[in-house]
Amino acid sequence: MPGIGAVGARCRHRPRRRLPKAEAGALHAGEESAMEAAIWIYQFRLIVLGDSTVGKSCLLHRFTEGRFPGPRNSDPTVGVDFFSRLVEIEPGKRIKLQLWDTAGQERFRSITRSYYRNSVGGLLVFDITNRSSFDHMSDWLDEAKMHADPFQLVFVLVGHKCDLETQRQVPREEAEELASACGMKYIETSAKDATNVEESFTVLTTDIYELVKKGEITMQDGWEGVKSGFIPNVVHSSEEAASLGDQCTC
Ligand SMILES: Nc1nc2c(ncn2[C@@H]2O[C@H](COP(=O)(O)OP(=O)(O)O)[C@@H](O)[C@H]2O)c(=O)[nH]1
Ligand SMILES: [Mg+2]
Repeated sequence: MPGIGAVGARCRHRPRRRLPKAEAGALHAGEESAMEAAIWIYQFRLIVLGDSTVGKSCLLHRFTEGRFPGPRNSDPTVGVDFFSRLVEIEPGKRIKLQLWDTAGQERFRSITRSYYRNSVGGLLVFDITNRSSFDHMSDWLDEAKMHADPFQLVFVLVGHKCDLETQRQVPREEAEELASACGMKYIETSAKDATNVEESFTVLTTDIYELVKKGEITMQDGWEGVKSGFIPNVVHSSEEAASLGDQCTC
């Protein structure tokens, strides 16, 4: 995507963590390194929703670590998985993504209200080879909207496992219609061959960033969805200041 680039697939990745729900809200506090805090303008907290086995965890691993996990890593142990990565949406403007994976809770639809409420948006993922996972997309969307209220969530609809074209059960056009009816973009991805994985997250990040810039999404105390980063002051050396002064035309 023009103007959008990831900042090193691995460099900002914090080690994957599996935490009990109670600890989840405290994850961000006090954990930023000074280096990390100085290089992003906003932090967006995003969630990944969809039926079990559609490939949510693999998508997150691919995006944050640049690899497709083997069977051991895709074991859906119940808990909360936390991922992190920076994306550069404009030259020099980086956004830190805090990415939350349901890690098995989706199996029992036991996702907590705060999981939705403290997010600004996410990916709604179905498996293009699994018709029922697509049929459940509206349920996931309704559930997310209900729990997030009064906050708005920004979603992108993701048809995953597009490397399995021969086993496709959901026509692209049908998915595009649903996305359009719900005011979302649609994108097809594969964590296996890395198709559109970057794009799915950067499209979502850009959509949210535009809404933040327009003031349609605002930061609020006690809400984790969007946080402001630290923008360092530019301190010029005396030589630089002098040369800047030379350029002044007034
Ligand atoms: N062919 C293919 N298989 C995938 C892809 N992504 C995930 N899988 C497989 O789908 C299964 C479920 O993946 P997982 O990420 O655990 O799904 P989750 O339950 O939604 O988190 C695993 O066997 C993965 O290897 C993909 O892009 N292509
Ligand atoms: Mg999973």
